[in-house]
Amino acid sequence: MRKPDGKIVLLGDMNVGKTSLLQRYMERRFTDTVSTVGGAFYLKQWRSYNISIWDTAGREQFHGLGSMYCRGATAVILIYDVNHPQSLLELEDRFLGLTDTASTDCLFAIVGNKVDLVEEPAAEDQEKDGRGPGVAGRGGEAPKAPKQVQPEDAMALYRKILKYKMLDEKDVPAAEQMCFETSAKTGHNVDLLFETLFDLVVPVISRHRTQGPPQTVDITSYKTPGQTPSGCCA
Ligand SMILES: Nc1nc2c(ncn2[C@@H]2O[C@H](COP(=O)(O)OP(=O)(O)OP(=O)(O)O)[C@@H](O)[C@H]2O)c(=O)[nH]1
Ligand SMILES: [Mg+2]
Repeated sequence: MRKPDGKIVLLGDMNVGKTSLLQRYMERRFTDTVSTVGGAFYLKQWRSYNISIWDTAGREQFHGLGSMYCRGATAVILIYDVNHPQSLLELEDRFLGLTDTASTDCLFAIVGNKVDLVEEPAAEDQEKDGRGPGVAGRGGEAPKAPKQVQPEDAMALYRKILKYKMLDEKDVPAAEQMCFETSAKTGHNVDLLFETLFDLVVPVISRHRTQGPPQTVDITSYKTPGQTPSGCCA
């Protein structure tokens, strides 16, 4: 098997729907899931490229594995549950640090899942540009409640991530393009999410092919002239 050309990693708290989103996209179905142990991946061919998509475990006990899965990632999808504000906070507090091992030009998407559980907005607020939560969940049996996390909160996190990564907003896709609301249950926006990301990842992969992966300076191995291996005081 050829080594994948690019790698996309799904991160987020347990129960937000990482496995369900990936299953919905790859297997076109929504079935019962069990909480993920460790990680698992699918391979997706997009144009002439092979992209691996990694599903990770949100449970605290597997947290240590996250940075390993993110190593060299071309893109990371950070997932929260639109009905649980804490799951958005966890992305910043617990998961963002795991992406330090990703490629320095890694792309980020932020996804609010389970919009089918959200109460329908008033008619005049519905779907703008097909990106809103409007059609999700019609006919569903689960009780609905007003949305607890707004898209603006996710976009604010996206901008914080750019600051954390010291990236200029002009050099990366805009927050509006990279923040999604989805439902793995109904399929709402699931294809849009993955396929937008594949299209953005392809130029990154081809740049890595022609120029090599971005160079980073390892400051831990840097020695000033005259410094001995045993340190500056030797
Ligand atoms: N209503 C609704 N339920 C969902 C949706 N996505 C996932 N679920 C349900 O939420 C629960 C958790 O889904 P998973 O996909 O296993 O969550 P996960 O993020 O992979 O969780 P871990 O593997 O423990 O990290 C399951 O009962 C799913 O059926 C969605 O879009 N809408
Ligand atoms: Mg899972």
